[in-house]
Amino acid sequence: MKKIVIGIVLFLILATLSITQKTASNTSYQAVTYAPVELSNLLKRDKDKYVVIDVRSKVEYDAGHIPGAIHADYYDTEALKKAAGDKIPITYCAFSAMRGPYAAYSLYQQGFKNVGVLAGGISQWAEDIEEMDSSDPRFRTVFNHPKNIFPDRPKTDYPKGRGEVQFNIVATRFKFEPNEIVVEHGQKVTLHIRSDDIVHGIAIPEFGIEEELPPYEEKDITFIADRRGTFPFVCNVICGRAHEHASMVGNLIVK
Ligand SMILES: [Cu+2]
Repeated sequence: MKKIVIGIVLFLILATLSITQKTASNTSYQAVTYAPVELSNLLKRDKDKYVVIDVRSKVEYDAGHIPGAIHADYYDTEALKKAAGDKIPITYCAFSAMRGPYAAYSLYQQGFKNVGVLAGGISQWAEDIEEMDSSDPRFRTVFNHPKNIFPDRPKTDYPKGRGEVQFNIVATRFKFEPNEIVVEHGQKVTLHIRSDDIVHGIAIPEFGIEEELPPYEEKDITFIADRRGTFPFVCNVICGRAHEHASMVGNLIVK
């Protein structure tokens, strides 16, 4: 009897541990976000420690950016690394809905353990710091952003006849489960993805994928894994506080 009790207790401890570990691996990345006023103060205090990276397109950057910000396209890993140098990078886009969080996560995976995102992007900065009115047409370029913000995808060769794979993904505040999808080069991939609480979204920019996920409605996304690499995906609907939303990320790995 004693042995059985010890066995049950051990089993419960191990089960709890494995659940804790699973949760930990899903939430290991926590985006740090700064409100515009916080960022402004941070830069006044500690200018040399941080670098602000504008990860929108060059056209948007040229139309107006945060003073001192360096430009790098959000999907251009090498440009991002170069812009960050040996400093702590803080990224932003128009609203920091997709491109800002994507670039920060991408830098994190490149070894930058401290990364930040400007909450609300340049829109919030313009309102809070520059005191621009978002309905003023003079500032249209600041508050509007282009429709297509995906990278160009030149046609690539991929092995044919690699078959098909399917995955079920559940999106909830503030994670995708699973948050890592591993497929083989050339496979046809279908993601059956559903939100189990509020409106989320999923964007896999390198594959031109962007889908809004209303609660409890399954969306099917099909594409060919026609290029190798690790491709981050993000929730592109601001679904919570800035740091929660910006932490809702995952990886598509094409082997
Ligand atoms: Cu979300």
